Amino acid sequence: MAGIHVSSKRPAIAMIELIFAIVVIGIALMSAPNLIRTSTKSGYVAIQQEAINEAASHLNMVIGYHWDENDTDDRYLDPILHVSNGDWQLDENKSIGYSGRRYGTPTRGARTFIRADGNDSLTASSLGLDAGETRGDEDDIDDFDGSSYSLEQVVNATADYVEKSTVTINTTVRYYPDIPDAGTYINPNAATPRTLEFDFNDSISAAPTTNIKKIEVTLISTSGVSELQKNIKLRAFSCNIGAVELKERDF
Ligand SMILES: [Ca+2]
Ligand SMILES: [Ca+2]
Ligand SMILES: [Ca+2]
Repeated sequence: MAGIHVSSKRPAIAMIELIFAIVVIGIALMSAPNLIRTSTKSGYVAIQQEAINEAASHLNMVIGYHWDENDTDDRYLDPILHVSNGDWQLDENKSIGYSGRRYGTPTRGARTFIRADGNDSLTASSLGLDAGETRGDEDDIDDFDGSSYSLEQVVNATADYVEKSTVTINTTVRYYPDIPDAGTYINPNAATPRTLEFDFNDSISAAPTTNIKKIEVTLISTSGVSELQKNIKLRAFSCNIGAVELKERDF
């Protein structure tokens, strides 16, 4: 009798299953156009990601250069440079008994305002290419200010035609305020510790020099595809801290 018992219940379950099946098919049909649109877009996302990767590696390349023209003499380690409009707390502090140092420098650290030849009056210079340099001669970070290059990406390709998108990568370098917008650098022992409040859009021009250079790489895509026409900015900051000598260990 068990068989009859099951068969008497079976049609009811089948009906519920059928309803579920209809609902599921309905959802699947409704979402099909969306899925197609998403997959088309994700192709553009991949193309755009390639362009962003290119801009990011350019930014990494720029930030690897000397901080300033006055750091480019390869006979010496890059010294810390004097600046005209920086926070006084970042200046050379002779009163702490270690000439050439600023506050915060470890006593045995090598980062100093005094170059190995004894020159202790080197200053940060104006932005851009320096005397005698032309495009291609870049040897410090701000030499890349105003530089621009383009690359082409293939967006679509069929047997009959190739659709390309042009990506332009522009680089801007500016001195950036090194003085906190409010208060001073954090003193953890102060009754009311202040925090650093920087506005990443701040930038100042070439003349007053500070201890921070802001590098901005802007990526502009020009193509007929609206999804690719984006204006993307990547920013990096580089500080006037001189260089240290890397000691090599023999194994
Ligand atoms: Ca230079
Ligand atoms: Ca030079
Ligand atoms: Ca320069």
